[in-house]
Amino acid sequence: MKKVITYGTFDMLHQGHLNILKRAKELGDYLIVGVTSDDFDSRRGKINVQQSMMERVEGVKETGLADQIIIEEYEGQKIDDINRFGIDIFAIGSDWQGKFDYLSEFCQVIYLERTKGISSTKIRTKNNHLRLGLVGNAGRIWKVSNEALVINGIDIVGTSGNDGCDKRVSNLENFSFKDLIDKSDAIFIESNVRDRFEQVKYSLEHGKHVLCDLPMAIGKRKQQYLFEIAKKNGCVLMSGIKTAYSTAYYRLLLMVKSGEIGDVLSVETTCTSLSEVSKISSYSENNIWSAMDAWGATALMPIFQILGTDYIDRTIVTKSIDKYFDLFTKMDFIYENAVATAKVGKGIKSEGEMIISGTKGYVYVPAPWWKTEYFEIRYEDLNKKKRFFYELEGEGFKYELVNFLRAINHGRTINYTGDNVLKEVSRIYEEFYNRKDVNLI
Ligand code: C2G
Repeated sequence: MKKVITYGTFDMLHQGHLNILKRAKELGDYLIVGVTSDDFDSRRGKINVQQSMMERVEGVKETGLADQIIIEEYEGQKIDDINRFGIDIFAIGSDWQGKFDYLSEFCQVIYLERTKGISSTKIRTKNNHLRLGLVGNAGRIWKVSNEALVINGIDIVGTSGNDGCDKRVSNLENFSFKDLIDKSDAIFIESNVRDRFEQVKYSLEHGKHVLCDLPMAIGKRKQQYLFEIAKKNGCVLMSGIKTAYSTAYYRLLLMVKSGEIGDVLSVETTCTSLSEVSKISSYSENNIWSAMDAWGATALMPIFQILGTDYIDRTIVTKSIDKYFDLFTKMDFIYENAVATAKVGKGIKSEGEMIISGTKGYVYVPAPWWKTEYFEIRYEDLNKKKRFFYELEGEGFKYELVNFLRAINHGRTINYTGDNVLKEVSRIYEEFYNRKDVNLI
């Protein structure tokens, strides 16, 4: 009698699992299925499992394919099992290709093709509506919850961090951070810049998908670390700069990259807002965002997306009130064949436009460019000017939420902003806060 063994978590048993069990069974006469214990899964970093071990064992049992079910409880158990049960073939999905070659010393090892397009992660969100928790400053959270209402498949669980002070979110329950994470499948984070890293990290570690404003972390290494935890836990980690998800902005990038204005020589962005800054003496206490915190990432994004992150030199000049509160900051970058400038202000006002200059023409995006609906491509010959208009509903949160939902359903992250852009933005914030090569005026 030929004995086959296979292992798995088998969370929310699906067609992929069924296929592998069938194929494994066909390899021999007797199939033993090792189902992971909850402890073993959490030790190996798989903490997003929805069903208890008993439910998962029941699922495997119901298939009628297993002649025997055992529990996998410790590292190294596979060798013991193979010897104990006199196994002829060890079978596992092709996502593990090569990882179990070491078992071939004890029996035959066969990797079976993994079923494409289906996974437990996908089912977790498909079965239920996505329960979305909102973390951060009330004013913005209100806008997000408003736009999320119209999206099919998203239920807002509540907020954390708004302290119930904003009447516009009074219909949403305010939870402690940990309670909110516990109750949600996915988290939207637009909190104070320096709180984000710990919040994103905690959410990912608890198997929750995260959509977070930029920067997510202060420092490139921390951003990289977040990518790694997301990957390990099978979570989507997406950047939440809403501009990146607007159709007009996306089209604009494509056109620039396809050479519509020739070679790009310069990118200039300006983002400013006037608020009650002048009346306030203590900024951090009053939860007012500084120029960099409110605008820095948005202003940097197109520069790094268009020209990349391999600049040769950069200069930052800032007019700051304290280490964490700048009123105005100007960042200049020099590339091998181009230059770029980002200007951000809080409590000063300027024209919030974006200009991308090329060897054949230039792109002009009028203020406020970060809510891009309209832009022009202009050439020396005025008659050749092209106008583009793509309506932006609301503030654009809707588009990023829809993309977030789609990424979760497809089980993969589509970062419109690019991982290297996210890392570079984090680096600039670190250098800025540390005043590394930053000029004060
Ligand atoms: N599988 C598949 N197709 C899918 C999903 C899963 O063929 N779309 C296979 C996997 O390759 C694995 C089995 O189904 O062989 C169980 O998958 P999981 O439940 O994800 O368990 P896993 O983490 O792969 O456990 O000791 C545990 C084992 O090493 C594997």
